[in-house]
Amino acid sequence: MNSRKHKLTVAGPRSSLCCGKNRQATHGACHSLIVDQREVVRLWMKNRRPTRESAIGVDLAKNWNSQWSVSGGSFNPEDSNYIGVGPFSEPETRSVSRYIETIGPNLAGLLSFRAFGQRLLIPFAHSSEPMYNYNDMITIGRRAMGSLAVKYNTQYLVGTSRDVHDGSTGTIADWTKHRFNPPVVATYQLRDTIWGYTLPVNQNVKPISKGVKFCANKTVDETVLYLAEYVSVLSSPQDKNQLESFLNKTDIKFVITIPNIQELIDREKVATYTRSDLRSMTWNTYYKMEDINAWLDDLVSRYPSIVTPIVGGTTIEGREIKGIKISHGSGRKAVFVEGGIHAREWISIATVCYITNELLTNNDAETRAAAVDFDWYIFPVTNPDGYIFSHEVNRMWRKNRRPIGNQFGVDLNRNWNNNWLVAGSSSNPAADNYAGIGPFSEPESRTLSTYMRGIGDKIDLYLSFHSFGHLLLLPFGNTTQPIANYHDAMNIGRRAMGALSVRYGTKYVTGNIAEAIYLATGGSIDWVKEHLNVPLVYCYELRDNGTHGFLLPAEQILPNSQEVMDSVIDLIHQAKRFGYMSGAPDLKASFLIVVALISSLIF
Ligand code: 0X9
Ligand code: ZN
Repeated sequence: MNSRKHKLTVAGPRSSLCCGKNRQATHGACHSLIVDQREVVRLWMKNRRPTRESAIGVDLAKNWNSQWSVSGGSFNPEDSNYIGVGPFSEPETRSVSRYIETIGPNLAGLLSFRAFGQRLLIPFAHSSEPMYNYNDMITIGRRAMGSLAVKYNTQYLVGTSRDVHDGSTGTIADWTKHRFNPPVVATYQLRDTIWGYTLPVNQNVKPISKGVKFCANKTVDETVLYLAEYVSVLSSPQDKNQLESFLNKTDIKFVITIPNIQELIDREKVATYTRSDLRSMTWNTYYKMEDINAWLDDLVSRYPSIVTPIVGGTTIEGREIKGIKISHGSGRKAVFVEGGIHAREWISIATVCYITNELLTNNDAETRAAAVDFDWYIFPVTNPDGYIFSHEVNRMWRKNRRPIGNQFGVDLNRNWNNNWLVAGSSSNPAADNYAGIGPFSEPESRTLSTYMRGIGDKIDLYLSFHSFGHLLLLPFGNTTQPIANYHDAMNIGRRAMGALSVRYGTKYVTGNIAEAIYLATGGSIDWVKEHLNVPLVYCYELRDNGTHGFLLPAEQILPNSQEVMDSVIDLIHQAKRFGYMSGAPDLKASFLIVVALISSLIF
């Protein structure tokens, strides 16, 4: 900054120099500060009404005649959130309100813009009582914030001011909603969450990495702002002290989210499915391999004309990778769903089962259309040996169960023949990300890939389910370069994550593997994208965000699965908007052949 500096002495709390809502809280900090004079003016909040001898201005955002003075404002003229002597005491609010009166009955909506905090506020600030179209506004707002996130991944919170901000009353938005009840009323609190009111003019933050389960030892590309929100570390009791003293010494803030993992494991709910009783499959508990297989068999018996059993391949211990195909007729394009490639990610399996159940039982129009318009190939557990081992022996098991000397297991999401062992993979059989002795060395990935090849050109959408981290990942894991149809896939994905957030406000970050989580190659989605040329390929990292990690409490199975189902339906909807998944070429082709035949007969 090259302007002259002034030593500014604030003689008592006289003016709104500070941007904090409570003058007292910031008063001390303002004393005898060297402040750029331009900034003093720059941070002005109020109008210019002279009030007391030493104070100027009323906060126009709090002066409207709607629940005036109820909350969030101050009666002290010296404060930056001073609300004035009465509602509409100020000419600005009074005259604008008069103007709005003239057009009010015709208003379809009102959008108010201010900074900052990245929130979309919906009326009313004073009450937790939802207004008449509160639920619609939450839905509209959260979906719209999915669209807002498309370009730069900017995340907004949506809710009433009381729920997501400071509950300040007397706003233009609340007044207009109260007075004329236009359907859509919203206040944007724009960027950002770091600079506050002095947002740089050229701020153009690239997608931000959540940095979920990686240690920040990678080179930071200067053009990308990487923010590792947290790193989740699992430590044995023996290492606890050493780890804690290291974190303290290096001034790294940490919280112990699960003090005793074993206790949580012991409390985890696993129920039994009663064969031939579809109602005994519920969404508030996890199930063992044999129960899931029995349930799949029962679906085949219950829906014989729609559901057929399929076998994706075999495991190292000789089990079948069982799945089902849901099909309402021939000639359809396909959606391929794969879960449980990592044994301990139980929520992945529960989610895939829930999606299956929805496709078969939900009569809502969009779900029906999704079920009927596509063939669904669904494999809830692609690593059955590992899943059984995680139930019976080691809850935190990830890999398959191949014996290698005195070690066990290959990471099946590092064993696919695409950039095998290039990044984020280990050649040490003891490691959790051991990639195996070669690409497709493992029967699970090899046989499943062969199965997929058989239907490869039919697949329009491929979904892989993992946990955890609230992420929607897209290929590839070896580069942050936006290759293939990255921009379309991001656009579709981020909008669908807006739909995911509607129900419970859960925020997912969308990005390619390398930019949103870490470099990792040899995974299923990269192979599917590169070798089968599937147009849209995604990998979900489901709930949660590190609090329980892989041990997601059973009470969260249903909410997690509902929000994910919402997003799957929206993925298809958005995909169609962007020209994907929009028809069955087989049907189109046969239609064209018929047309050609008819015309050859006529002419
Ligand atoms: O590391 C993984 O395989 C996945 N994360 S997890 O914590 N569930 O293990 C990320 C998968 C990203 N996809 C590919 N690397 N293809
Ligand atoms: Zn995983």
